[in-house]
Amino acid sequence: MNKKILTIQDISCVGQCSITVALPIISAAGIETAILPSAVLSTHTAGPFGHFTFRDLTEDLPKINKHWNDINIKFDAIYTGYIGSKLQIDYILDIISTTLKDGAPLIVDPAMGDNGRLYTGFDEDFVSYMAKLCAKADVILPNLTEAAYLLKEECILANYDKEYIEGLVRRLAGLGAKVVILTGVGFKENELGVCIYDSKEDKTSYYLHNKIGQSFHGTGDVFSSSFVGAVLNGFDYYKAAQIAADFTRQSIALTIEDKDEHWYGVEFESALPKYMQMLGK
Ligand code: PXL
Repeated sequence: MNKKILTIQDISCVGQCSITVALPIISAAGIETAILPSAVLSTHTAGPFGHFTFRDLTEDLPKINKHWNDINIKFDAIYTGYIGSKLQIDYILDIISTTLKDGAPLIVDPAMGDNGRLYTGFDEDFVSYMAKLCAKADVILPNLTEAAYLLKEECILANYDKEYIEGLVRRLAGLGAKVVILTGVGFKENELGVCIYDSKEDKTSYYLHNKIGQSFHGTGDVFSSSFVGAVLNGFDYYKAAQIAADFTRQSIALTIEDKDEHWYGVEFESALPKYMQMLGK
């Protein structure tokens, strides 16, 4: 029987992020992907669209959970991303405690900021709620900006050393998560990758590669979704992070190759066959 996961994040109708990225990628990994939308937006909130509509689905979350509890729905993993409100975090903690199978992983991408700033609509109060969710996670997947906000520290995005990164992942694990996968790490100008920290073994590893020129919106969601798909296929966290980084890099390369201008997302669709190959499918 297929494994079944639940992903909780928004539907940005146009924008190649969140659920429109998670569903195709995790499905391509051969995993049944149930969704719980936190909000419905006309587009994502970052940059080029100008403005956006926002339908907050907070009130629906406990009703949906009640129905699932009545019919005994259980998941083999839960993966959370962009969350619509502080109150949703408490509802999501209930959903986790009633629907996640014993011993099944909770993977939290604390999607709330990038490039040194929180996304529109989030404040430090929201960050402290997100930290509560991170505390329960088996794996968290912050970028450098989210890491600093979670720890209430100054954002340092460049010219740092290994000591800084290894201190950061240890302090993040101190919030409660077992494994921290820090994205957007590079020690040289043309380097980009991830730092993987396993708190049980107090072990830090890196997967770094040559950075391709441009950066695109939505790469964090592409990375997290492909990581989840690999984990559910039995890869360990290090190997899953490696597959996700390679897939994300391939998606960026194909986006740049495409003659059409990609102004709001990354063309991950063309890289899906490569992803399935990496998973041995
Ligand atoms: O990719 C992260 C993300 C998800 N959802 C919404 C966003 C963003 C980033 O800006 O705005 C609505």
